[in-house]
Amino acid sequence: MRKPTTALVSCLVLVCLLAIPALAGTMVTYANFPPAKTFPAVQMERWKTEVEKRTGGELTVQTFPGSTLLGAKNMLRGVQTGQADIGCISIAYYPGVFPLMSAVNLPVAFTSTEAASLTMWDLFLKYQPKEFKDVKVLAMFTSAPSQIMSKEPVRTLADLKGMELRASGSILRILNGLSARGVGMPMSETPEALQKGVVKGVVSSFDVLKDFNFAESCRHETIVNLPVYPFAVIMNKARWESLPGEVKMVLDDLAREQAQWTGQYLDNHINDSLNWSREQYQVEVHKLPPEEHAELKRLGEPLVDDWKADCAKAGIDAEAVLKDLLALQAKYESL
Ligand code: 3IO
Repeated sequence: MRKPTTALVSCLVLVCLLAIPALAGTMVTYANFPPAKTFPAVQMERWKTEVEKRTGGELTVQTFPGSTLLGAKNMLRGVQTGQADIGCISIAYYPGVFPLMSAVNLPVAFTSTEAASLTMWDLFLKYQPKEFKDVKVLAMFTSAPSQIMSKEPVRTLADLKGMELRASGSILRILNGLSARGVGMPMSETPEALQKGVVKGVVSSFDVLKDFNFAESCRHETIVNLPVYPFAVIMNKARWESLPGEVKMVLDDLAREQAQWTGQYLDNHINDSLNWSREQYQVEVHKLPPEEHAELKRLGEPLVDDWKADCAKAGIDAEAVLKDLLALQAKYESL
């Protein structure tokens, strides 16, 4: 009598223990390279909150900002090999890897982050580029148009002569076409480079003045409206395949909205950051003489040709992509 009862109880206990993780749903890790205060990490927390709410807790997300799980340069590989389930990549840090979506980093003079982010997402949906075939794309968004933030004033392009400025991707190449010295590095390495004097300024969007406190060392800001930096949130393919259908649907449904939310957040935050920098550090904002904007535009043209050549090598119809990009930009910027 005793023995079967003990066996039965043990069985029940085992079944209950096995059922607990199933009831608690699935947990995924999400790695990000910049610190919690910055906009890529803010959008990550918003995504986590929405996902946990909309799946009723069936999917929980453990976030790792500030390169605590993966850094800027090992993010792509780390997600592909499953060191993190989800990761946020800045496309400009991977030259040649994402030829189609690098279109969003071209000098087409986006004026709003919301428009740039929605353009990026629609372009991705239309082309489903094979450069992302090894991962699942959960979201895409961009930074705001890039500006010069420097220790010394840049009032005209001539002031850039010999100035070491941190950038990545197409902006790095534009800087080198000017007399500046572009220094390529991820944003997460920039605070130290600025502090050590390795660079004398940064070319990125104005959110970083406040979120990295760059306004303290970079008291001069010059409006140049250089390209936006495109970002992608990617998930390990096998991990994605293992998710329940309802969870997959929630994540897919959230993607476009996440692009828009992030764009609107950053467009507002740019103003907030610039106002804060004026009050906190009395930063000065400079405008280039009008003819120099034309000069900047001219300097961007060879980049478009280089990009077309990269596309041709990858079997991408660059003319069609660019036409769609410009049409989407026009559509979203007129809303
Ligand atoms: C960026 C990257 C990380 C954190 C905040 C940021 N604001 C604008 C950017 C874009 C950029 O410069 C980059 O390198 O991706």
